[in-house]
Amino acid sequence: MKYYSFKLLFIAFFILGCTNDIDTKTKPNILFIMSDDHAYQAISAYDDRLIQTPNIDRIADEGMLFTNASVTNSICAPSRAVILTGKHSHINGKIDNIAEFDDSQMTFPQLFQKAGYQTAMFGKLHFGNNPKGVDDFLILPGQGDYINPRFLGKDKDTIITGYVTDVITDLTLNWFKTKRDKNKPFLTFYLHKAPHRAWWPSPEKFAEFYEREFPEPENLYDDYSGRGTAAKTAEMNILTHMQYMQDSKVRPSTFEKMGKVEPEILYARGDGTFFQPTSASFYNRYNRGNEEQKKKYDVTLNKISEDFKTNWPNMNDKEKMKWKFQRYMQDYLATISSVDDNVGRVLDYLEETGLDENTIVVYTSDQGFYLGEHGWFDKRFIYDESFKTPLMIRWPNEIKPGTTNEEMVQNLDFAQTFLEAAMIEAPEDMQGESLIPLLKGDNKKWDRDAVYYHYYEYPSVHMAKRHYGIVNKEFKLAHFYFDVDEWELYDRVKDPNEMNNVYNDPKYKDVVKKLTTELKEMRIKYKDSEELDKSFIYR
Ligand code: SGN
Ligand code: CA
Repeated sequence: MKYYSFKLLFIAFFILGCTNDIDTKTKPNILFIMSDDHAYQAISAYDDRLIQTPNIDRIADEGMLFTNASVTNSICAPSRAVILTGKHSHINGKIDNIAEFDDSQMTFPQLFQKAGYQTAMFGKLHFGNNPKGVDDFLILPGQGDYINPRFLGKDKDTIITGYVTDVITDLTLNWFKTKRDKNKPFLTFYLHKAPHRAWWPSPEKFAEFYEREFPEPENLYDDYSGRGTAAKTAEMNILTHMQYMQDSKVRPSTFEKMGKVEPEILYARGDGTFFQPTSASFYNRYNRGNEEQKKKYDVTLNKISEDFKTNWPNMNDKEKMKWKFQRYMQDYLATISSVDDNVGRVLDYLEETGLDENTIVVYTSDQGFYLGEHGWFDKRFIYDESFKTPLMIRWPNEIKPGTTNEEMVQNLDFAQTFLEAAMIEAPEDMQGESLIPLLKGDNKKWDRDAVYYHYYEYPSVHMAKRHYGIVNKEFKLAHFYFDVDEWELYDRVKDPNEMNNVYNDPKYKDVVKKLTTELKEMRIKYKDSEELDKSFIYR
């Protein structure tokens, strides 16, 4: 007996000893960079028609660019829950932005912390509850603010003067410079609020991008005729649903003098009540600035209002759409330009300190976004621009620089990928696949050819109907349920803009049959079901 307890004690000490003495040379560091609502169309590594993002592109140039990366549920907080737990929304329970995240469940940073990693998180998490598994954090409460943002910390809250993208970067760099434990590998979350709506660029970028004009997508004037009810009833059309004050930044005073010109659109809160965005949402943002900051913003705000006053009364709907689209792109892309500059600062720091050699750098977004495709802004749908998300990973000596990968990968896979890279065992019930074989160029070891999607938040802001579906490289099959019962099939090769639902086209009879079966099997595999669908009611 005695011998056995001694032996157990010895083994325990040995294990503890190993974890304390974690090998910083073999265990890679991980820097996870995520922005909020960053469309891949707005990253020049994917598409350089709208903006140049030389710093974000560095990650792809020196690593791997994924062209078919997607999310399982295209909405902010649910995407983050999927990333942290490695489980679909119906399993982790965070089906929409309102549902509470049950933080008693295992998230991958907790496993890293236990395994001896130093962990930290800065920026937007979006959960009400504080992050678990991170030694240090400063996170924005909920959506956070662009100007002089408040942060929730471990010990106390703090308001920091400045522009949110710069501030989050300063916090991250400061942590690297003053808090990093050189005897431990790190897992650091660097999470931007930008380019989330309501877009509020830094004053300098605001002025710079206001002077630019951007190309329109070919389906900006989409009339949704080839689609079902969901596309027709969604409230995310730039002409009809974007707000002149809140989004386009026409000053409320200008606006009021001209009479009621705002599109009459009520936003559903999700609890059965509705609201009309008002001048309050403009002032909430503008008034966060101090006098000096406001003065800088005034220069461009005055130009916008002048232009609106002079030209808006004579515009037809097509011209209004054009005007709103340009204002949208100017602001959205201006916020991205700041993200790109700041990502450059962090990459430079890693290079200067030599940390880059053993650090996996990931750049992604919590989902994609419509930049005028289908006439839309926002996300939520399984249609490509919101379903797909940017993903690029740099890992020296493991990933061949400048490679492109077209496999169907998802945010669901991140947790298992990072755990495998760090040689930490992943819990059996995680539902993704580690991307390590793909990163190492061993594509033969990858046998997933389709992914599962399920969106819930309805009725709510933007009114995107509930749906689930299956997507492979050639086709996309979606079932809109709840208050309708409609199926849609898209031929991703022949109709990349997804303008024609071919579900009822006899030519696609076999494809429908095959994909319907695969979707059923997939729902069983991931433990999703009609019973669960019914149990999730959006409040
Ligand atoms: C806010 C935005 C919406 C956005 C949701 C969810 N409206 O309600 O446009 O879809 O957040 O975004 S705004 O009037 O506040 O700009 S998410 O990224 O948090 O899911
Ligand atoms: Ca988001």
